[in-house]
Order: sequence, then structure tokens, then C-alpha cells
Amino acid sequence: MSEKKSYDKATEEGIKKAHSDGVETIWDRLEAQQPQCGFGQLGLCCRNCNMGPCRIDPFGEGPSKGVCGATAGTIVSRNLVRMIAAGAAAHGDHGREVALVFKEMVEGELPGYEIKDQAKLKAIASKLGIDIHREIKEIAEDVARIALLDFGKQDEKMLAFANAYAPESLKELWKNINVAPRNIDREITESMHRTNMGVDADPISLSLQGIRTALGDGWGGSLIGSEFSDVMFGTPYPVESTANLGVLEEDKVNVIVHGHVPILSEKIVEAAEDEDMIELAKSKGAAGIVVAGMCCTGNEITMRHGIPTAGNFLQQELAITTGAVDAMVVDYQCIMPSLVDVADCYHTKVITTSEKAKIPGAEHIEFYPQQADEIARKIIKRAIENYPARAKDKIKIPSEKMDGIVGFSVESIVEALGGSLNPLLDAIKEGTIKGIAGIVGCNNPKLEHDKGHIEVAKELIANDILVVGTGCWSIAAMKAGLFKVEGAKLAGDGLKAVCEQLGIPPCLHMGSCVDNTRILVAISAIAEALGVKTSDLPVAGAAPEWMSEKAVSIGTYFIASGVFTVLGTTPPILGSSEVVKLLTEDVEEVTGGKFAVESNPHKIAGLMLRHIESKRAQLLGKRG
Ligand code: BF8
Ligand code: SF4
Repeated sequence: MSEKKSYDKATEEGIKKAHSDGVETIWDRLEAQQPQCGFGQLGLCCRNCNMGPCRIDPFGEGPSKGVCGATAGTIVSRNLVRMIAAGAAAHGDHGREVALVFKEMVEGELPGYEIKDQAKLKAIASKLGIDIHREIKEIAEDVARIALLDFGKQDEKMLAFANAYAPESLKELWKNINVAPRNIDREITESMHRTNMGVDADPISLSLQGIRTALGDGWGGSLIGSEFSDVMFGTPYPVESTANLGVLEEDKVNVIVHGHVPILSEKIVEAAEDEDMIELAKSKGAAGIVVAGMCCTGNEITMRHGIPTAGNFLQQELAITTGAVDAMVVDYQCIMPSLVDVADCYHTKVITTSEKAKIPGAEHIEFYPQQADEIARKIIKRAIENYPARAKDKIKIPSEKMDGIVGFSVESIVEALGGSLNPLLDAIKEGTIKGIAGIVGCNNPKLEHDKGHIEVAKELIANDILVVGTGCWSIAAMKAGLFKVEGAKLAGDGLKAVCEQLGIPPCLHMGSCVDNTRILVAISAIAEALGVKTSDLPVAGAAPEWMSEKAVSIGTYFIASGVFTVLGTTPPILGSSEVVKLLTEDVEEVTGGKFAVESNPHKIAGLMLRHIESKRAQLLGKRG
């Protein structure tokens, strides 16, 4: 556990406020959990059947096998595959929801939604081999059908989306080692089947299924989520935004949207702009309405509309402790059940909206896309009505907030480069930009909040590495000023010159966690343009503060797509040297990517830099 809780002043202030108000936070609960279970940390406990729970003694003194005979390697790899399956399920279910809303919209059943980006729809259709010289509705129907089939088709062929988006070299590799994902849901189901008592016991075969499941996420579930969101809500283009708890305003109704899916948050943003809602807020004594995002649904609405972001994962409780949040509206994923306990000490209404994610003590207003506008207005109204219930003496909003530019989709990056990737490729060849790093993922109270995210990014840009990223990293980067064009002053001379010429920041916000697929798409396009494999590129990834099972799936699809990826917190695999060796060494010979585990930000950056330098040298050598 880290001594200092956060790198971010607003968060430190929030923690102090929580303590003085007698509110328990995530850091208190982490402390109460110490020491955490050693077997669990090593991945050595199994409760997959009721002959157990079983645990393996890592010191070789106690049992070396579970009741059924499962070894450390079997148990660790089974647990890992289940983590991947859960993460892929979260992303896949999100992607499915977006695709289903899209389908119903196309069928004319959802008046609240529309196709905002026809060009993007046609681009997706072209990739899928669909005839685009037809009515938009016909194209949309075909795209929706193919996407939904990727969740349910029963043949052995690769997902249509993976097949359409992944470079040939990767597809060939996946076929050769039999990890090409066939059906997003099937891979998750098969992972659960194989890890069930008495099925797959081989760490290698289990890990390969983990890879196949993760690929079904990155090149399937998440990709579908991102692409359909772009079609319905618009492909992101650079827009100015603001981040940190200081975006909340004392004299306005503050509504935080927290979670992941843009289906609801987009509508909340719209409803809050309605004249009659603003009038209603004024009638209650408020000067207006602020909608602010949190976590990835925050990323979704900031990148498309510049809506401010109140904070990342570890700031969710603290937002409520400002005493100024009138409603915290959540959909699903990364929402701490503790929010209702925190809200109990203030006036805040925690409103759950998804049938899939209810929290005891929260108010549930179920969201149906059929009545999207009506329900969004109802929620905003609820927040407005709650405004007069504030306890004035409990309100204290940290002043910190930072502006920056967000919303760099692949399309907008190409546009910023003047229509093709060539200027970027030239800069990489010349060495003005030495390589590209993706930094992604969560916060974790085991580490100093935001520190890894910011320090790794700063060190990389200082070494002329262009940094792109998503998720809670991007909120940390924004708060630290790394999304400002002036942030380029922290970059090395080469990167600085490129940023100044293009008017872009040195770190580019590519969206939410499902939008990691934008990074996959970008590196695939670069590899194809250079005529090399993704694993030949001067590219590296890191998740310095990850905590979610989704991050395990993300990391796994990156290494299976040829990217060297550093994990900042240790995954529960150290109980099996066989599994550790497989994922941090042997896999590289097969996919070209592998994991490293390192928590020190300076060392994380060092590992990434070394990898990028060596790939650069090889690439330039190869290309003569
Ligand atoms: O999907 S980075 S804490 S909010 S899991 Fe969650 Fe992690 Fe944040 Fe986004 Ni992603
Ligand atoms: Fe124990 Fe085997 Fe059952 Fe796991 S599957 S709980 S190791 S008996």
C-alpha cells in the first residue's frame, strides 16, 4: 500500500473532507482488509467445486494439489481464464447493448436515437464487405445483423469484425495457433466450461483459450461497442473539455453520470440542456445544471461533446463528499456499492438505471431505450428536486480543474495529419517521434492514485514517444495538463515540434476502455502502411494502475496482437512459475507480444522505452 494516497490535490482534499465528515472511503476499507489473502494474491486458491475450497502451499510444505489433483499451474491458469472471461463478458455485454439499440433504431422503434455519422457507418460496412451503394437503412440493417451474429453464430469461422479489422499477419497467426475468436459469447462460455471442475487442466491450453476469449473482446465486443457508438453519437473529433472535482459548481444542480455506456449518458446530456429543465432548476434557486462524467461514461461524453469529467475511478466517493452532487446516475461497471453509504451522509441521490446493476439503498429508475428522452428527463428532474435538500454547511468543492483537448479517434488523428498517416510514419522513420505508447486502465488504491499514470506518460513524452490512451488514465492525464497543447513543453524536442506544428497535445485521448480498440485499429493501420507486423512496430503499452478484470482481458488481447504490455499491479498468477513464464516470456515467440510486471513508474517507462528503442532499431534496419 502506498503511504501517500494521491498524486492529485483535489483527491487529497477530498479524502480529508471525507474523514472530517466521518465518511469511510475505499482507502479505509483497503486498510481494514490487511493483510490480504496470500493464496488469493498468488492465484493459488480454487473454489470451482464443492470438494474445495482448495489451496496450494506456495512454500512446498503443505498440499501441492487440490482435492481433485489440480496443480498450481492448473489452478492459477483457470483463475486467470475466469478473470479474462469476466472482463470480456463486461465489454461484450456493453457492445451487445449498443448494437441492439442500433438495430432497434434502424427498425424505427427508438425515436430517441439516430444515425449521426453516416460516413462511419459506410466505413464499417465497407470493411465488412457490405455493398454501400444502397439506402442507408439497408446498409445499417446488414451491419447490425453481422455484428449481432458475432455474438451468436455457430460456425468455426473467425468473428466477422475481427476478420474485417485485423491485419492479415495477425489473423494468420491466430489461425495457426487456433485462437481466432469464433463468437464473442461462445469464447466466454467455453472459458467457463473449460475451467469447470474436471475439464481443462493444461495451463497452456487454458491460457490459449484465455487469449481467444480476450481477442473476442478486443476485436469483437469492445470493437462493436466503439464503432456503433460512433455511428449513433458521432465519431469523436478534438474538443475542449475540463476535468477534476472542480468542474462541479456550487450554485448549480450537479448531476454526475458514472459507468460506461453512452446510451443513457448521451440522453442525460441532452435532457439537461432542455430549456424547461433549466427553468425548473432556476425555480429551485439554482443557476443552471451541470452534467459531469465519471470513469468511462465520462470519457464517452467528454470526447463527443466536451462535457466535463469530475474524476476517475478513485474519485467517485469523493465527488459525493463535496456535498454538491444532487444525483449520481450510474449504469454499470466500476461503480462502487459504497456510493450509497457515502450518499447517506449527504443529500445525494444515487440512481441506478440498469436492470443488470442494482445497489441496495439506491433509487432505481430503470432505463428503457424506447423511452429514452422521457426517462432522462425524469432523472434530471429528480436531481433538480433534490437541489434544495443540500446541507449548505457540508458543501466544499475542491477548486482544482484542468482543461485540455479530448477526442482523438483514429479518423480525427488522420485528419489532423492532413488526410493520411504518412506524416506520422515519416516522423517515426526520421526519429522526431521515436515510437508510440498506449497507457490505459484504472486506478487502484494499492498504489498512489494517478502517480503511475502521469509519471509514466511524462517520462515517455520527454523521450519523444507519442502517448495515446484511454480509460481512467486519460482522466489522470487530463487533470495533470497533459492534454493541453502547451503540455508539449514537457516533451522532447522532436515530439514538441510535431505537436506545435499540428496543434496537438503530446498525449492523445482516445476514449473509454472499449475504445482501446481504436488503438488496435491505429497500430494495425500503421503496421499495414509500413508492410510489417504489429509486433515489429516501436510500440508498447502499459496499465500502470489497473484493477478490473476488464483490464486483464484488455492486456491479454494486446499481447495477443503483438504489443509488449507492462502491468503496474501484479496479476494473481505468481503462484505458478509455469504460467508466469508463459505470459512474460514464451508467448513472445508466438505472438510477438508479452507481459511485464512492474509498479515503479520510472521503471515502467524504462521497460517501454527499451522495447520501443529495440523495435525501432530492428525496423529501421529491416527497412534499410
Ligand atoms: O472501463 S479504466 S476503473 S472506468 S475498468 Fe473502470 Fe478501469 Fe476506469 Fe472504464 Ni476501464
Ligand atoms: Fe479443489 Fe479441484 Fe474442486 Fe478446485 S476443482 S475446489 S482444486 S477439488
